[in-house]
Amino acid sequence: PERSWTPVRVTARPRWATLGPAPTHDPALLRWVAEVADLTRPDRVVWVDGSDREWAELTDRLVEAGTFTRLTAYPDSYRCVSDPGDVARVEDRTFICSPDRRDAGPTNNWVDPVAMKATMTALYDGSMRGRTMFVVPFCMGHWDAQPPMLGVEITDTEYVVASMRIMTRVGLRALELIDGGAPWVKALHSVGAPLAPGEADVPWPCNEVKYISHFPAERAIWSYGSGYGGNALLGKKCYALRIASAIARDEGWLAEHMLILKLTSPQGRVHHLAAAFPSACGKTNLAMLAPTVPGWTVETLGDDIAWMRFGPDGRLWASNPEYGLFGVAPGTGWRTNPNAMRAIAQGHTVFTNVALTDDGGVWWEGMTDEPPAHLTDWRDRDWTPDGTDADGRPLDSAGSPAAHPNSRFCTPIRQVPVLAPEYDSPEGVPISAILFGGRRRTTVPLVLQARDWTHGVFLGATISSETTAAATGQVGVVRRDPMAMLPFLGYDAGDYLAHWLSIGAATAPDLLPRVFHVNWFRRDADGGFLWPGFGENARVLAWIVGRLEGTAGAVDTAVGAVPGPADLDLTGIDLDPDRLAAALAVDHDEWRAELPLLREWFDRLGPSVPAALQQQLRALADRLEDG
Ligand code: GTP
Ligand code: SPV
Ligand code: MN
Repeated sequence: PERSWTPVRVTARPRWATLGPAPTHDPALLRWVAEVADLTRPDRVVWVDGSDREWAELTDRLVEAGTFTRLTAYPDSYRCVSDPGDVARVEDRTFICSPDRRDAGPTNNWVDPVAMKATMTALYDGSMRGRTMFVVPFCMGHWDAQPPMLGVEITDTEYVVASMRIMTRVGLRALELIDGGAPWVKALHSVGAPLAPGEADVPWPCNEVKYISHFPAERAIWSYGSGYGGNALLGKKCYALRIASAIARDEGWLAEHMLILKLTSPQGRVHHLAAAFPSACGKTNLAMLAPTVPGWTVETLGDDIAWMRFGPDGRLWASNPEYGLFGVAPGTGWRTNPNAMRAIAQGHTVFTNVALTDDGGVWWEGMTDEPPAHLTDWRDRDWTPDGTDADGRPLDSAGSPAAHPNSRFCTPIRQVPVLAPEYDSPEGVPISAILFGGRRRTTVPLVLQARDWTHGVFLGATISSETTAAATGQVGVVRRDPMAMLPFLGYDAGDYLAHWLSIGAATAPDLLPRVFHVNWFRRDADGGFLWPGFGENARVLAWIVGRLEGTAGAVDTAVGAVPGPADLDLTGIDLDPDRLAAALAVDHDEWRAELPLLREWFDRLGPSVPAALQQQLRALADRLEDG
């Protein structure tokens, strides 16, 4: 059987042999666990089984360790603050270690896999000393999917185990499938904080040195130094996007950073939509939107990741490989996202880097219009709305938000009150429309429709968005983010775009989803949002369905078909017509200013950009010249 790496340390009697029977017979898995234990030297190895008793033990331990605070406002819920240096994905420390540098493409950091393994093997050497090594067998997607998409994460923090139990299907059933010969992904994680004998632990162990490495050729992940979100819960971005995108390229399907929703019209007709927006640009909100337009219903299928495969009917069917939500907390409130609030209210939730209220609840900016009079902020400091203490002296927290901008709630998806029943179907749902979107203050209209699949791929390939707090680095800088996958591509970006075109060529054009582009974030001169967003986005969804069914009108512009104000259902909303017109406007001067940026972007991607997309860019330039 294949081995993922060569252990640097060979002992006559592996330590794991003393640790009792393992709940698997799979020789490759047993050897991998033994090799990792041999290298990382944990005090003990625990096989995670997914039981209720295990959850109680894990959360008790996390409370004892001071990592979790048990909340009184919600049942079985916990608040956790991370190390202030470990609050988001680290894109500059994320690597695609393909054997050939070319396959990582110009958008990914690349290190030769042999060199990366040598570097990281040295880091893992003894990195779990004083800790427990957990073996977490999990499944991304349905247990009955063909094939089941299995993984095993080895980690040395209870926080990751608890979060993986919410975000993925964890349990011994994965080991039964592995024992039956199903393939699985090796996902190795250590926070890189060994404890000397007798040394006290910190609530959030991590290391300043961080590596989030992917070996797409052998479907393996090595993560070191961070305990946070996408860096550490390896089923999510590392497996379900970076590794899965490489698998999907090889097998002819799509692994995408997309929400999936089920939309029912007042006439009872059902359409399923998938939407790709960059991190912290509105997927969770759209996925469980409470429509303001009478008669429309939205049900949730997924809020972050979609796997799309062709069904026997020649359509693309999407399923959500995740089992929970890892949602952005700030901005989530009863007014903006009541369904997320209802999900959280059921408990069984881990909140990370939110503020703590004096009565054992949580708070973040945007949860309520007015903050409570006193909070413990995400750095565990006193926080008040005016930044002063009872004696009027300034607090250390003065001027900073109470919750980190990338603070998150981690909640079982089953608690979403509008979860669609089809969530439980292994084949997923047929997709009628794909939405691309980003966060742009200018230029990009509220919604537009692509002319055809190739134009839609061009729109996706050139998504632009202002950066957010979901990754470390500057916030608010416009960057291109193809299909919202820039940080999540497991291979060359141009090859990825070619793969999208080949998906379009693999079925009859009529069976393909129609492609749209949306921007909820266009601003006026004073910085205010032109479009009210959130539940009102249902009006845009209704227009999209109108386009699918051939009932909604549009104006043909140089960038695509855009609704005129009269094409949108605006019943029950009091919207300034000038602001609506500004939200929908296609300004040729603004778009001409984009052209050099688009050319620069394709130049940066290099020669693998498909000619058909270069042709789309030339055609756009021509249309703008004419206009
Ligand atoms: P990731 O989990 O990082 O992938 O993010 P996401 O795409 O799921 O984004 P999410 O729905 O969590 O929204 C991110 C931020 O954008 C939150 O602060 C939301 O309140 C805000 N937001 C979402 N939808 C809208 C909208 O329609 N209009 C405005 N103005 N803000 C929105
Ligand atoms: C994102 O950044 O797109 C997220 C959060 O969904 S994380 O899991 O940290 O990647
Ligand atoms: Mn995301």
